[in-house]
Formats: sequence, C-alpha cells, structure tokens
Amino acid sequence: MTKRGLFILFEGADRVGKSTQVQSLTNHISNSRNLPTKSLRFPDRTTPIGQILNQYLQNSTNMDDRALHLLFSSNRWEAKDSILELLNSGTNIVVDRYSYSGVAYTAAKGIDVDWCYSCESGLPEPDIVFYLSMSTEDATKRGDYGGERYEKRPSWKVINANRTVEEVSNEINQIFDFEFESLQKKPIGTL
Ligand code: DGP
Ligand code: NA
Ligand code: NA
Repeated sequence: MTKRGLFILFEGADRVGKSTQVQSLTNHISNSRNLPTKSLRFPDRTTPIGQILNQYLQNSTNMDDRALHLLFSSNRWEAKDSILELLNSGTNIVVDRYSYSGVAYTAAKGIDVDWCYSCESGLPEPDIVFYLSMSTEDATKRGDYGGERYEKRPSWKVINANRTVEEVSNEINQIFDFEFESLQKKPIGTL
C-alpha cells in the first residue's frame, strides 16, 4: 500500500530564506528517499483569485482588510482538494507560506485573531511547520505571528535562519529525517 505524503510547511517573515529552504528540502526528500515530492507556494498567483491577490501585492488595488483576508484564505481553500489528492497518492508537499501567514498578516492589522483563524478551520493541517527566524528576538516576539497557540503544537520548529544556507538546511533535513516515519503513520490532520 502506498504510504501517504507529508505536508511540510515553511513560515517566517519575508527574506528569511524560505524559498531556498523549500527547494532544498524538496530536493532532500526526493534524493534521499526517492519519493515524489512537490513544492507549492501561497498565494498561488496562477488562479483567478491569485491574480486578484497579485494585483493587490503589486500595489495596484485597495482592499478592505477582511475582504483581502478572505481572498488569501480562498486561495488556500481552492487548493484543498489537490493538496489532499497529492498527500493521499503518496506525494510529499513542501509549502512556502500557508494559514499562519494569513492569520499573522491580518491580525497584525488589529483584526480579531479568532476571526482570522476561523477562515482556515477545516483546511489540511501541516505535519511539520519550520518557522524560519532571523533573530532570537523574533523568536520571543512571535505573538504577532498569529498567536502563541501554534507554537504549542509539537510540530512547530523554530529554526535560526541567521546562519549559512547549508547550516540551516542541514538542521531542517535532520529534523525531517528524525520525524518522517512517525509522521507518516498519523492520519492527515485538519486545521
Ligand atoms: P510571497 O509570495 O511569499 O513573497 O508573499 C507575497 C506577500 O504576500 C508577502 O509580503 C506576504 C504576503 N502574504 C502571503 N500570504 C498572505 C496571507 O495569507 N495574507 C496576507 N494578508 N498576506 C499574505
Ligand atoms: Na498565503
Ligand atoms: Na502563526
């Protein structure tokens, strides 16, 4: 029987090296285990909703904060079925940003965290979250990253990204290799 794929998520501020680490872990999983592995990123700008978000991000649109939040959230919901298909067919996914970015960005505007999070409730849950942090100060101030609730989850790994690309990826690969088999035995979770 095909074992399910894992859902690995990278979160963190802009320019902490998420894209590089997403690519590196994707290669590590494909090469070391010879398993199908795909990288994804949110927002996915290729969909119609993603195109609206792209226009917003390029500063050509003004939008109500909650309307914007719902669009980012919809952009994840429209990927739900394909994410589940990939995982159920044994493909690992390595994802650049997801619901925690969504909650963090909107909550930072003063909008209720529970309202923000409720839009994400029911989406497929990541098996591991690598939170890339550039400084130890950031690591203690993550309250602004959508609330401390997420860090209580055992799968939330704070990674010091203030090192060479190779040092960071070595640590991430080690954590992944250590947790891989036990995570594969767990059912896919939901937020
Ligand atoms: P990126 O493609 O990772 O460079 O993200 C583009 C920008 O969009 C980045 O500044 C972070 C922001 N962003 C990503 N996801 C969300 C989200 O769900 N909600 C909001 N408000 N902003 C987001
Ligand atoms: Na996003
Ligand atoms: Na968060």
